[in-house]
Amino acid sequence: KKNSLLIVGPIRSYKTCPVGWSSFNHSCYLLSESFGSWDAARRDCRGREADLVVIDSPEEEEYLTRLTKTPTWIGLHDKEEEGKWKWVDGTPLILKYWADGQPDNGGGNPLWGEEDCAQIRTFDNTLWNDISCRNSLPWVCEKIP
Ligand code: MBG
Ligand code: CA
Repeated sequence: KKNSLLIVGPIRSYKTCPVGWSSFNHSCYLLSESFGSWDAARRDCRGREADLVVIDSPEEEEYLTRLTKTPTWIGLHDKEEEGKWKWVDGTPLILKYWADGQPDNGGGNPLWGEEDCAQIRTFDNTLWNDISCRNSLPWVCEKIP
């Protein structure tokens, strides 16, 4: 049997972000110019070969709080099981930046209703809140180039 050597290339090539996207720590980010429901936001990101942002480091959280200027959708929800928060990539919620008293699923107040989607609330020290997925907010898409 002949000796052979298989050379495996880099798993991730260092491509640049598409025009209009900003680059941070090996990911590309796009802050939407329009507003929409959480589902519409996710659909938009997937149509761009991306998904809603998954926050998995303090640096990424800080970066996003600087990128966003108003309450903004992130890729976090508990649609499948109340209280079981999941990122859109399927990972469970470990690193958390909930605002005080959140998530509260609306606190039982019919004014808020069922709250299964997460937003960054930049007016409130950049922390997260759960709100109804039907709200209309801008969103952040993330992709690995
Ligand atoms: C609001 C939150 C809402 C719900 C409510 C409970 C003042 O913040 O946006 O999601 O948690 O508080 O009172
Ligand atoms: Ca809430």
